[in-house]
Amino acid sequence: MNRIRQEVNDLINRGLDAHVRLAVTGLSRAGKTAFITSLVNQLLHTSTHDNLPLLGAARDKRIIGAKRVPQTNLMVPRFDYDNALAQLQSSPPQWPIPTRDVSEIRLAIKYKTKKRTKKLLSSVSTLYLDIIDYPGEWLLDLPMLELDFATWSAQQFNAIHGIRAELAKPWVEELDKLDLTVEASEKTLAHIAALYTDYLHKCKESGLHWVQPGRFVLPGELEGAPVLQFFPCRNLNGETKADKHSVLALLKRRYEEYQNKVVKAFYKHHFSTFDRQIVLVDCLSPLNAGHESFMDMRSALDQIMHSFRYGRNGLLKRIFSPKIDKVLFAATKADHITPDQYGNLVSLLQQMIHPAWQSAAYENIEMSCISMASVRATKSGHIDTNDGRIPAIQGVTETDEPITLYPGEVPSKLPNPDFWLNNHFDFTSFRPMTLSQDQPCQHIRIDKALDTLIGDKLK
Ligand SMILES: Nc1nc2c(ncn2[C@@H]2O[C@H](COP(=O)(O)OP(=O)(O)O)[C@@H](O)[C@H]2O)c(=O)[nH]1
Ligand SMILES: [Mg+2]
Repeated sequence: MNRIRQEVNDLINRGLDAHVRLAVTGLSRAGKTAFITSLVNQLLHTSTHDNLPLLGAARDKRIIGAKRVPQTNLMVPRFDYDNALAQLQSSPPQWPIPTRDVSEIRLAIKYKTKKRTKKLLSSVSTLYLDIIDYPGEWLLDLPMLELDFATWSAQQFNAIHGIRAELAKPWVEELDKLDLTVEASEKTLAHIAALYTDYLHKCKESGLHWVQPGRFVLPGELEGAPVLQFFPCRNLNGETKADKHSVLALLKRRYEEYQNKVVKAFYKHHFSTFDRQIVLVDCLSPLNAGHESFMDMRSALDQIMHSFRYGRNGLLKRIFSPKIDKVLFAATKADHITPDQYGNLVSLLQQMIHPAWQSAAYENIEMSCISMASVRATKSGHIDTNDGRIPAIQGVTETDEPITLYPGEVPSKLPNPDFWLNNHFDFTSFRPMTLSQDQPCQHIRIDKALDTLIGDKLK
């Protein structure tokens, strides 16, 4: 009964614009956990601290307070805010332990309304904010819905060059020993699928982000399930009809099962409920890693953009009715660069997503880009050198050494391969700054992100 009452209340709140589902995504290590932890932490402190000056409602002192309330979607694990915060507050401070699945947390934000229509009802309103964390890798799978098994297989083999060629060897060698026409052995398929998954993990470890199926590297609750036990095969185009017990037929069936029960299901049951989306992008790590890694990040972003293209007869419209009307792309970890480089970081991110953004298919979505740091790990200042004063950042490395450095320039345009020959970009991992119990954590422009994403809902 309570459950039904809660759902009815949710519906009414939605009608009054008092409920927003904000989805947070990004490829692994983009900074999702840090972002959600900081966001919740900031909102819980904003009634007592001036920590969010760029969020209109906070600047106008209209936020009365925020608190955590139980989420209504009982089928999704809770985002573990307490543990993540405890990590940041430990001594020495630690980054929160990564999570690898979808999770959710709900806040109730009480604020004084500005809108006359809302004031008629009451001068104080509550915005229920659901924050959902899910891996960006899952969005990489959308294009698979339009490919049959043979076409998808061919595409995967076409991508095997450069670093990938070396990494793919172990599974390709086993694959070449497999006869696709004989009766399938579960054990052999599981073995080759494990080698294929291993290959995808190694791609990620080498700084390559475009991996398909994305679920294979972040399986969540599907870990070990046979629907994740398939792999692409070579030269399928000329293949005639395979016997229904053959390896090939089984692989095809699993692929189709994956399309329907994993990819489509995610869009239907999760994605379709999101109102707003923030996509976190770590541009700095690939910039540090080199040309191949950088270009690969760009093509992964391109794939991710497909999920926000709701053309009238588009693939997504056929699966569900999309609701997302605002997408914010945020270049994370801006505390790794000096403030004079923030502008370049934003324009680099814009260039990375620009070609897709231009497309008219996005006309109903408002998109924007910012740079930010969810949890500051450095202070910025200057150092005096023989050539004069130069900007610098100061922090403590993960091996506990205090350092001051100028990390280098961020290119404002997509760099060509020469950039990596002539420039050195210094990306050092820092510990988060010491955080006391009663202070919100320090950030750069997380308030700007909030204002863009939910500012209109707090009026
Ligand atoms: N300096 C700095 N590092 C960050 C920030 N956010 C994330 N990181 C680093 O990136 C790592 C991955 O972040 P996490 O939030 O776990 O990424 P997720 O996989 O997207 O959830 C962290 O362990 C930190 O080392 C930030 O705002 N500043
Ligand atoms: Mg995480």
